[in-house]
Amino acid sequence: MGTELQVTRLAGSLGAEVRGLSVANAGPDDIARVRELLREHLVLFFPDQRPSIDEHVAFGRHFGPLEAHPNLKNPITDHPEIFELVASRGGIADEWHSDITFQPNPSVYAILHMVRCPTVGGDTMWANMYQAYEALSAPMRELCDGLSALHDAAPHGRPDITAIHPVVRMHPETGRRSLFVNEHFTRRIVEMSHEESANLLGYLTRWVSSPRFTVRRRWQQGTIAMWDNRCTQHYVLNDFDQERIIQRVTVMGDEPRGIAAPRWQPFTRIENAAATSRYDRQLNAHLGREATTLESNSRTPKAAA
Ligand SMILES: O=C(O)CCC(=O)C(=O)O
Ligand SMILES: [Fe+2]
Repeated sequence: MGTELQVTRLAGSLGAEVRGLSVANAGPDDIARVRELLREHLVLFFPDQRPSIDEHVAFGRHFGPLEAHPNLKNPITDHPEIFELVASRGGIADEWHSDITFQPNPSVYAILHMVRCPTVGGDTMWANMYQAYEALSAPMRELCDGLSALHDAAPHGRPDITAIHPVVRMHPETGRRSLFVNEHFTRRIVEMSHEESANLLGYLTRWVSSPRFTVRRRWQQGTIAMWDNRCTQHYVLNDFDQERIIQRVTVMGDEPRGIAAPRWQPFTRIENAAATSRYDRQLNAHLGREATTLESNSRTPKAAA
């Protein structure tokens, strides 16, 4: 039987605190209720949980296949389905993002256990990407609906790991549209020139962090947070000096689906190589296109022969 839950909204835009559910002993009714609450509130907080690693992982498995981090190593735990960030080892996610969007199938849910947190500082913020999309003007929404963007793992030293996703995605459960570009992993609008892309991405990635779309959580040890990466982004405030340790279980899922196929062809220059062609190199590589660059103008042993 499902337990009686107390659900308290935390901000006008998104976020709710849930009491009355034990993450360590959640049954099928609880899981169904959590899914429902996530559709409504996008990010949930379960205070006073402190699950063991195995309980944390078991809770995650109810929601889909799990994956540890594809590029980053855990500093303190070997468990293959746990991802850790330890602040004293540089683990502070202080850029707005949705998780691992450089993959063809990015994360659907993140389930985070706050293992140790500073007495003050190190809050996390989330923003509602449905509202960020819906509050754009009609012409801007229409433009964004027809675009796709290249994402990469450059923040992990792997700019060669890339994926292309729609700029606006359709949530498979709610049918709502949300903005799906982020400061951390999104590099380039595929259908625009580098210069146009830089301006539009700069605008959109600032826009999504407008305070009115956000909720901010002050942590306590033992709290579990769970969010839907398909319709939110998050950001950690780097304003603390004590240790902060989180453990995350990452639920994987489907490929982001756009409103329709991109309305335009990729914009890259493969002829007329010029100084600016370097900006197209990464996109050309992802698309498997061979481009001439100024490097071909330099003397190579072959040319000298
Ligand atoms: O440390 C946090 O609060 C969140 C870190 C983060 O970006 C993540 O776990 O995906
Ligand atoms: Fe994250």
